[in-house]
Parts: sequence; structure tokens; C-alpha cells
Amino acid sequence: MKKICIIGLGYVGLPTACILSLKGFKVIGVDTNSKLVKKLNQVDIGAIEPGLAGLANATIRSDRFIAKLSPEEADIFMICVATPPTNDNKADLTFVKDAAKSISPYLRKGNLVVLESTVPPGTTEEIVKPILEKSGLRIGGELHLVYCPERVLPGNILKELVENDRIIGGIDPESAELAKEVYGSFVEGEIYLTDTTTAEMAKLVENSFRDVNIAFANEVSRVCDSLDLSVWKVIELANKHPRVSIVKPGPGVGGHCVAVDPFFIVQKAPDEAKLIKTARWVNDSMPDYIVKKVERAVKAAKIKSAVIACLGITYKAGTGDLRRSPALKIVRRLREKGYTVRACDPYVRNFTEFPLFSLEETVDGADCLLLLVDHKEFKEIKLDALLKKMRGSLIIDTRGIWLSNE
Ligand code: SAJ
Repeated sequence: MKKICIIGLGYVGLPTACILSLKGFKVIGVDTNSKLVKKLNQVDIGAIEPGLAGLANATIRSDRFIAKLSPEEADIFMICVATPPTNDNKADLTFVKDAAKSISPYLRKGNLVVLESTVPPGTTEEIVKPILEKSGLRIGGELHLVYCPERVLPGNILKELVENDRIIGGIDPESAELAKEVYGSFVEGEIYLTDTTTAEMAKLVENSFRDVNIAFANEVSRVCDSLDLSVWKVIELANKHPRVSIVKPGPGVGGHCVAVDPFFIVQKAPDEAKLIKTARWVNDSMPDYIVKKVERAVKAAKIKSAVIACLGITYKAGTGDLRRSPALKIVRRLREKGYTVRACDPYVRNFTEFPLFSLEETVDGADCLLLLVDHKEFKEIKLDALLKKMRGSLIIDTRGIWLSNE
């Protein structure tokens, strides 16, 4: 039985650990978060991702997956740690470097090291490789090294981990082939082999593509507002063209991937990545734009001491994840501006920053209904029913769940 040591048990490392242990590998999961390690080994893990907690608890019980605070010898090492942006939107590679250093003493001839974390192009070759070389092993030959970016969509991770195609960038072709065998044990999609830097760039380009497309939709939305047109109608009609497929505008882009990764391209090629940088600006400025839209609407309706009902605070539909949530930013700013703001979200638990209400309490007596997240629970509600409970009739539907049908 091959042994895999996975460094970082976050939203990618943990499901990957579970799936690999299901496929017959002996998995050692390593994380510096002692609470998480303890909870995992006590079969008591909770997770936002649907199905993950149950799967983790079941695999821990099977004894083929144990969680630890530090690495140990293995056949394969996978680095799945976070690469958060710094204050000036550069990739903070501290966790990647620490992970590479932490496995170095345990590396043996013939081992495979995989980096999955999202990183600027060149990181595997220029940063990880020199750290691993300190083990005394020759990279490519004695120690195999690849970059294999994760591609899973939060909210659908367990399915996408298995079904999505994967890219493996090898430091040499032999490393890539070895990694293909490992990923081939659970990936049902195609596996494409390339070099490390191309694979790193492909990952960043995927999320930048999404960001630029959403920025285009958001810009169209702002233009339509200025021309007093319904963006939903305009996009619906434009999308009838056989080669046009505009995504949905919204209150901005959140989460820890699409809102961050494009900056890693800008970091590497600031003079060339103009469109990518502008898209980030467009999407990051959406929360402020929505707040101004609310202010304008309230002023135009001559409402004094407006009560604003905010539906949803998560970064996107169907999750309780609040990271970089544009909806949460909007609620915070409206509160700072002195409005009476009531917010609800059926997916958020243990939130302490401000009180959350039930949907009924949120809309009861409100002047303005501000839809921020297109959770299915909100989509199922009839707008008329909500309006009856309100004092006023202002509606700002940033996700088009009601207004797109007008
Ligand atoms: N959003 C819109 N309009 C849309 C689609 C999304 O405003 O039409 C917003 C969402 O509300 C959210 C943000 O964009 O705030 C990002 O959501 P998302 O569902 O597009 O993506 P993430 O961040 O949850 O996951 C992305 C995925 N990347 C792509 O689809 C290219 C996923 O496959 C990646 O694995 C993940 O980033 C990652 O970890 O990099």
C-alpha cells in the first residue's frame, strides 16, 4: 500500500486525503491547526462543504487516514496549503515554503512531491525546487516533482474532484507520468501533462477568465443602470446570439480564488496584464457601487430613517462561506452609514459580528429589499409575498432572481 503525506487539510487537502484513502492509499494528513487535527482524529470534524464532514469521519474510522501535526516518511508528498494575498496583492508563499521545508528531512530517493496550491508562474521551479534540493536529492531523477493545480468548485468539491479534467506539470516527463498514476486512481476526467510553469499559469488563467467575464457582465450592468435599461433583459437577448454567452452580473466577486488569483498574474507581468487588473478593479468596486445605488434609491423615494432588508451575506449561493463576500461588505457599509439594516442568511451559522434575523423578521416593515445572494431558498419565495410584509416597495435585486423575469 503506497503512503501519501498531505500537507494542509483545507478545502482541497482534506477532500483529496479522503478520496485517496478510499482508493487504497495510506494517508497521513498534516496540518498546523492542532484543533483540526484533534477533531479529525476524534471523528468529530465539521465542514462547510456538503458531504465532506461525513466522508472525513468515515475515512478516519477506516484507519487508512490519520491526521498529524508534522510530516513523516512517505512515498508521495502533496502540498495543499493556502497562498493568501499580501496587502499589496502579491502571493504570500510563506505556507508553501514552510511546507516544502517541513517535508525535506523525510524525503527519500524515488519519492514524488506534488504542489497543488495556487501560485505565481515559476514558483515550483524557482522556489519549491531549491528548497527540496537541500535534502541532497537530485530533482528529476532521484526526487520527482510536479505542479498539479486544484480545480474544484466550492459547494461541489467531492464531485468535481473526481469528474474534472486535471493538468499535471512535471519538472520532467518522468515526474509527470508518476503523478498521473496517482491522480489516475481517482480522477475520471482526462489528465493532461505539461511542464510546471505552464500548469501554474493555466490555473491562474482559468480563474482570471472567470473574473474578466464577470467584470464584463458587471460593467454592462452599470452601463444599463446609467441608461435606465434592465441589464437582465439586455443580457437575455444578447445571449440569444450563437456565439455570445454573458455570465451573471452581481454585487461583486468573492471567495478565496477568483477574487485573488488574477493578481498573481498581475504580479508577474504588470505591464501586460492590463485587462486582468482592470477586471479586478471593476469587480472589487461593485460593493461600493451597490451601496451608492441603495443610497440613491432611498433618497429618490424620500425615505427618512430607511430600514433595509438584506437577503444573503455569503460570497455566493448555496454556501455558508463568508470569505471576501461582497454581500457582507455591502451590509457592513450600509450599517456604517447609519441605516437600520436587517440581514438574513439560511446558510450562515455562529455569526457574531452583528445579529442575523429570520427572513420574516428581516423584511417585516422594511423600506428597501436588497437581494445580495441567489440562494435557492430566496429564489423559491414569491416577491409579492415579501412586498406585503414591507413598509416600502424599493427592490434592488443584485442577482436578478426576481427582476430578471420582468
Ligand atoms: N459570480 C458572479 N457571476 C457569475 C458567476 C459567479 O458574480 O456568473 C461570483 C460569485 O457570486 C462569487 C464569485 O463570482 O462571488 C466566484 O464564484 P465562482 O462560483 O465563480 O467560483 P469559486 O471562487 O467558488 O471557485 C472558482 C472556480 N473557478 C472557475 O470556475 C474558473 C473553481 O473551479 C476553482 O477550483 C476555484 O475557483 C479555485 O479554488 O481556484
